Amino acid sequence: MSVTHTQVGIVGSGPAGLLLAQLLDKAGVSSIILERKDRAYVEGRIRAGVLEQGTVDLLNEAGVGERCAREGMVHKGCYISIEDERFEINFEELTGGKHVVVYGQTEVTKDLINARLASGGDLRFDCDNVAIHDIETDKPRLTYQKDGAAHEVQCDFIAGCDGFHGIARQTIPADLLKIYERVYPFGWLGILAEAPPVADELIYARHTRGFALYSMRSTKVVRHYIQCLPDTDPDDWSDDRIWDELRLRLPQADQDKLVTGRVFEKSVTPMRSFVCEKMRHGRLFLAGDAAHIVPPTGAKGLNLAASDIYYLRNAIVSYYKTKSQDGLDTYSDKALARIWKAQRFSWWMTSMLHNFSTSDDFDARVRGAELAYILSSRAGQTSLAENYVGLPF
Ligand code: RFL
Ligand code: PHB
Repeated sequence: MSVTHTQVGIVGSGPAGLLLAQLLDKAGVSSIILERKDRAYVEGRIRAGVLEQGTVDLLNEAGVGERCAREGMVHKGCYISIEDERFEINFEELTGGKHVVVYGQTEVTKDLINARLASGGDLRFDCDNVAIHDIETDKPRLTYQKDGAAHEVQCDFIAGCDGFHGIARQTIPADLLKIYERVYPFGWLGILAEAPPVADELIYARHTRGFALYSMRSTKVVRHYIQCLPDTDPDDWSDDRIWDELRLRLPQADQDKLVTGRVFEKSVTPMRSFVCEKMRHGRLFLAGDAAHIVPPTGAKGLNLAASDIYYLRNAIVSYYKTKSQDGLDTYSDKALARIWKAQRFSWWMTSMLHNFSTSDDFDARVRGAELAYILSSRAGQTSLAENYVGLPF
């Protein structure tokens, strides 16, 4: 068995794990990332698209913000439509100049992997059976197999950045965790297609046929979603059927602006809210989707992974600088305080904008009134904008 030592062992090379490794590297703290899948798989996963300024700042700090600054699209607001009416929410005006940047998670991941490999950082793909040991001691370990050989990584700390289906959360005894969860009775059928965006900003469309989101990745590639049943098979939806449904959920005045094109990715995302408390046990720290999931309506998943990493990086770096445990001890509480606010926002946006087949008429009316109130009130819009651009870390 080969044995290596590092200060921080990181499980998972999603945005959380990769960002942590780069930020630790800048602070002179060593790390090794173990990833179950291969590089092409990790770089090919299509997911989030909206970055808060705080996330962009962290990418810059990690030294990987250059392409995002060049290719990312600054969005000063968004649109919300209800049936045939479209309203503008102007983030910059409502929040004193704040905006978001549309830049795909795929690109963030590629930039982080390139930077990691260019700096000679240790990033190991194709690691089978990664297991976490001895987290209640001050010498935790990771073991795994690669190409049939057994390996061990001895660490000071372990970061569980292995997503919702990873092993890190399950390493913590179940009776020490409290799980909060809500599963929604719908999912999103998402497409990537070669077509120009419908409008200059994203459109969140509430419609009697179901919610739709008109997003983009560039001036030539769109990312659109339609509310569907959670068990929808994407293959039941031909490209024509998807484009027809997307057109019907737009306000009539915008329907001609929907330009169709070749669909090159199609998948269904189930929707859930999930929080695991606490996010630390012994020397294991959970971050990102390993600890929480939000429904994508508020565009918070990736941004929350980044803010977790901000708190975790500060805690670990401060430990090595001062030997103080304070940051480590308060990591979970600090991260969870922000996570719950983003959970609330994501749940609220999801509730206001979707059709709930399971709810009664009273609930449906209240949700409709909530959205109508927001769109008629500057105070309401300010609250939406403040949360959408991202609460401070
Ligand atoms: P990730 O990106 O899931 O990365 C975790 C990494 O860990 C690896 N892994 C393991 N490695 C070693 N050993 C194991 N046993 C392992 N188990 C797993 C995985 O292969 C992977 O590389 O988590 P991270 O870094 O916390 O980042 C979080 C974000 O990816 C996530 O919050 C968002 O993408 C959520 N999300 C979306 N968020 C949005 O804001 N807007 C969206 O449109 C949006 N679409 C999505 C999404 C999440 C999805 N998932 C998780 C199913 C669409 C999908 C399909
Ligand atoms: C996306 O472009 O993938 C996207 C944008 C905004 C959201 C969710 C997803 O709220």
